[in-house]
Order: sequence, then structure tokens, then C-alpha cells
Amino acid sequence: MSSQPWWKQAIVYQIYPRSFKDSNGDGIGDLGGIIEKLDYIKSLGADTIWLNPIYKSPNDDGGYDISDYCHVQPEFGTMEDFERLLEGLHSRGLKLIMDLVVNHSSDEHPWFIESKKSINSKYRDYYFWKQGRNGGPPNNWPSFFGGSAWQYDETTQEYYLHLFSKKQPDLNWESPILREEVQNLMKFWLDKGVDGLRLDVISAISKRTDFPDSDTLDFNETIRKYYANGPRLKEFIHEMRSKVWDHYDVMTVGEGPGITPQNAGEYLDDHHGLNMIFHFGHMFLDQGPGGRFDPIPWTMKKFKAVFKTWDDAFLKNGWGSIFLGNHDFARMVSRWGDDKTYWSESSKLLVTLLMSMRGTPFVFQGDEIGMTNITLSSLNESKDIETLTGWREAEKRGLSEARFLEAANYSGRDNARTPMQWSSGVNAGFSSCTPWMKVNDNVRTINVDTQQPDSESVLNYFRRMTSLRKRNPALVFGKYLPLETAHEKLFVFHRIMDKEKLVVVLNFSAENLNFPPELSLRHAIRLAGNYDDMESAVIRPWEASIYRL
Ligand code: ISL
Ligand code: CA
Repeated sequence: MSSQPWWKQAIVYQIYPRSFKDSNGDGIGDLGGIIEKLDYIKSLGADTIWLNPIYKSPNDDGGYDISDYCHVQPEFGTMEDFERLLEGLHSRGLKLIMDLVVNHSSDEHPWFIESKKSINSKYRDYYFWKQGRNGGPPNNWPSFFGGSAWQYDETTQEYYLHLFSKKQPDLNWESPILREEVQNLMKFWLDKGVDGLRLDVISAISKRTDFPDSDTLDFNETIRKYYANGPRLKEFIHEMRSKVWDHYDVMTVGEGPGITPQNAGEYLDDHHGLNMIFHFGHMFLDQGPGGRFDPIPWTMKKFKAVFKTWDDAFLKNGWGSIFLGNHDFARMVSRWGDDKTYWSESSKLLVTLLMSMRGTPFVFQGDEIGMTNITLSSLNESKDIETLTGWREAEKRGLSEARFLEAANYSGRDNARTPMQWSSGVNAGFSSCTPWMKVNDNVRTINVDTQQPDSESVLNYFRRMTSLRKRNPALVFGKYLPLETAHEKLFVFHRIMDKEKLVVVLNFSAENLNFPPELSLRHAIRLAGNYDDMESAVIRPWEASIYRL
């Protein structure tokens, strides 16, 4: 395994700083809080941290609207705190990936403040400015956050593009000067010894500069056809690689809404591309044409097909990234598992899936203890711009607030951003004062302190699974060979490397299921499982097992 790059063998733990741990009693998570928890992080068995944005930001979109790329958000701490955090990670043999948001900046970034002052500003073409059409925006593109993707500016009487909020103007990558500015800010952080970059919405940095109208009302199709996979995307990625990344021992993972199994490889070639890319094949399975707040049922058949399709895609080029949740999605146990009756078993089953797939696993903070979705009793409790603007759009479609709230409680991003549940004590042990976001009521039973001493807890199962993956190269590099079963609830796949043949058996249901006849486990050794007694004639509810054949 040693000949392989470190990031293929990594297990990444994602930290959303605002909700991880508050160290100075202002109710907001911060870098000091992460430093307090470095030994806990190390104890998980993950070896790399992905840190969501920590840069200066008006916080319109959870820090994804950056007003100064080279300064730490004061609420999170200082550059000295960052240096202490990086040193604390490295001294424990842990690596750090920073989250870089360069598809857009904040509208409070000096670049944009200057750009909007005058059509002759030297920063004008750092952004996309266009004349309106028939008294309205230049085209019909919708924003991810509802409404038009264009905002009119009275001063210069032109519109600017913002695929996300109007406080997130899109950067114009057609400008070589802007691209050089971005390269310089990457070098600023990589020169500090950061080990990698997660590149936000990288699939959208090359725009179709003729800005054609979208011909579909399906939002995810609009992303794929009009926002992602632009004409110069490969060129821009290759340029960053040759001018920046190749000069450091770093890993890069791009966030790729809109990429497809057919084109993903274009961004991942070994010499010029990204190392990995997040696809959203499974993450859109339960999204209807209206996107996130237009939920539709998902099926196991389609879920399994996504893993096979993308494993095939990454066989040719690059390397896969495996995730079941992050700061943008509902909690994995609530979305894919059973967060009521079989909460523990299904939390562990999903951890088993993450740790046994071909590709680098990315685990979101709190999923190692089975944190669940939260129920907002009213939209006033939401802190997320995507939910709040989503309601505005839904109201126009005639949806009642109750119906929308139901959809938001199922799929909204607030679910992932509740304070990390450290203990059953005051404020979940997250802060000494009222946290910025409400704590989940189930903190009394779901928290680190309760699970720490319990060998059968989700937390300790998680630790066993990271250790199992680290000890078994076949789980990392083995060929992925699903056992095609039409069964709607059974997910079975082999991992094969040289003479090693493992099989993973996952029961995504509350039923007792029979073992598939083509699976002979007579001489198998069970390496891991979420039921403590090993023997069973059936596959029990939400049972997960890994066998060596
Ligand atoms: O694709 C999506 C629509 O459902 C979402 O996963 C997400 O909004 C999109 O992938 C982009 O996400 C990233 O960029 C956004 C920010 O709000 C997200 O938090 C970030 O992960 C704008 O920077
Ligand atoms: Ca704080």
C-alpha cells in the first residue's frame, strides 16, 4: 500500500467549525474548540481533517461567502489559532484539507466593492456584469437559493451573476488576472503546510459566456447542462495543477455538482487533474424536479446502481470519494437508515458501507455517534439561507408553510449544522452559553460521553471500522464487485484483491432476510458486524457484516 499516494488510503473527518466546539463562550464553534478536541479526533482513526471555510465572511451562506481569503473569521479565532491547530494536527500525524471557495466571493470582498463602483473599474471583469434583457435579467437562470441568478446594480445599471445568493457574486475565471489572484491565495495557504484543498463548486468555474437560457425546469438538470462542465473547465483545472498544486505534496478534491459518470474522468487525469471529485449521484436520488425541497422516494435499486456506475467511472480515471452526508445534506442515519427503532444498527450499517467501499471515505462530524436530523418547529428556527429562500420560492408555488417545513425537516441543511453532541450536559457540552443553533433534543441519549465507555456504541463501532479498513488493503484497493440482487433491501458486494476475497452484506430494512443462495459463507470468517453474536441463519434487521471468504 505504501507505494500508493496517502490520500487514497486516507479516512477523512469533516469538521464544520461553527458547530463543532465553542471554546470562548460565545455560542459559536471555533478553532480553539477544535484544538481542545484533537485527541478525540485522533481517537476516531481518521487521519485527515476537511475543515469547512474558516475565512473572513459576512456568514450569508455559512462562510461560503468569503470577504477576505487570507484572514481567519474573527468569530473562529486568529491566524495564530490556525497555526496552533495545524501544528496540533501534524504533531498527531493528522493532515488538514482546507475548503476553498473560488467559484464566487462575498459581495463584501474588496474586489467586488471596487468592481461594482464603475464599469471602468480595473476589477470590473473579476465578475460577470451584463446588460439586462427586456427590462429583466440577462437570462432565465435560477439561483441555487431561489429567484434569479442575476442581481441588478443601480450604480452601474447592469446585472451581476450569482449562482448562489446575491451576496455571492460569481468570479469571472475568463480573466487571467483573476485566475492568478486565485492561484496566489491557494499558495498562501499551501505555503503554511496545509495538506490539501477541497474545491467548492469547482465544476461551475467555467461559464458558458454566451449565457443561453435554460431549457429545463428541472433544477439539477439546469446545473448539469448550464452551470457545470463549462468549455474551459479542464483548462482551468490543468492550470491550477501546473501552476500551484504540482509544487506541493497536496491532495485536491473537487466538489462537482452536475458532473456525470461520463465526464468525471476529464477532471481527474493523473497528471493534470484533480485527485478526487465528489459526485452527487446518490445525493439527488430523492430530489424531484424542484430540487432539495421537492422530495421523492428513493429506491435501493437506484442507490446500488449509483455506487456501481461511479465505481466504474473511477476505475478508468482518478479515485473515488465516498460520502453519505456532509454540511449540505440531512444526517445519514435519518436519510438512508432508521433513526427510530433501529437507530444504532442502521448507524453502524452506514459506517460499515462508508468504510468498505473503493474510494476515500469522507465522514461528517457527528455521524460517528449517529447524530440524527432535527425537527424545526417553525422556519424561524432555521439558520440556513437555502431553507429560508427555498420557503420564499415554495410559497410562490402555493405550498403551505407546514408542507414546506416537512420537506425542510427531511432534507434541509440545518439538520447537519446542529451543535456537536459532546455530552448530555448543558448545551450538549458544546458551549457554556446558548449555542447559535438549537441542540437536538436527543442529546440526552446520543452524545460522545455516553458512548465513550460503551464497547457496543456507534462511536466504538466506528473506531473498529476505521481500524479494520486500515488493516485490510482489500477494503481500500480491492475490486468492487456487487452481487446483483433484485432484492430491494439487500446490498451485497465483494472486495477482491489478489487472494483476498471479502464480502460485505448490508440489510437496509427492518425485516429478517435470507442469505442470497449464490453467497456461500460456509467457510467464511466474519471480520466485523453490528450484531454482537456472530451466528445467524438469517440477515437480521439493519444487520451489517463483513466476511473473509
Ligand atoms: O448540489 C447542491 C444542490 O442540491 C448542493 O449540494 C450544494 O448547494 C452545491 O453542491 C454547492 O455546495 C457548495 O457551495 C455552496 C455552499 O452553500 C455549500 O455549503 C457548498 O458545499 C455555495 O458556496
Ligand atoms: Ca466561540
